Amino acid sequence: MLSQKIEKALNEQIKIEAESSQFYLAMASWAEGKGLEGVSQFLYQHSDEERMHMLKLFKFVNERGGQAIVSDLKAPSTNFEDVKEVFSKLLSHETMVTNEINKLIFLCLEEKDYTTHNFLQWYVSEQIEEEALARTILDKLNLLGTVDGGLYMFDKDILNISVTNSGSTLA
Ligand code: OFO
Repeated sequence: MLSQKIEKALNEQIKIEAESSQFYLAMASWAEGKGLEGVSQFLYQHSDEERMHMLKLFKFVNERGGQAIVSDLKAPSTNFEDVKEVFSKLLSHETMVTNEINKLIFLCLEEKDYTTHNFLQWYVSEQIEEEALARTILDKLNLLGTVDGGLYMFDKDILNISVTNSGSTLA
């Protein structure tokens, strides 16, 4: 059974994951409008992943005797200067999510809720990967600089960029 404190905190995290999904969906739409097919596909997929993160928490709350809440969501920004701005915002958003997960972990220890603490470890690993991926993408964008056709190549390659916890690979 979840304590009220933990239930409330998990519901706040559900909202954050749902907002992440909306944020990346808005980015995907922006990229699609600019003809950046690879970038938009990457962001659509990322948006779906965030929805999965939200649902995973949602089900956990209900399974543990709490009630998962569907809240109002903040409307995300829909305008971006360029692809670099998209991924800088994505990285700072993920850093914020990591901080929130860390706060949740701390709360679980305070409340001696070791079940939720254990459940949240999946999110801890996921955040390491997501931050690493966003940093790798930004590094690649910085490397491209103003190279002619660089953005075209980047758009073609982005779906092949992946990271493991120990580094990045381009398949
Ligand atoms: Fe990318 O944030 Fe979910 O966990």
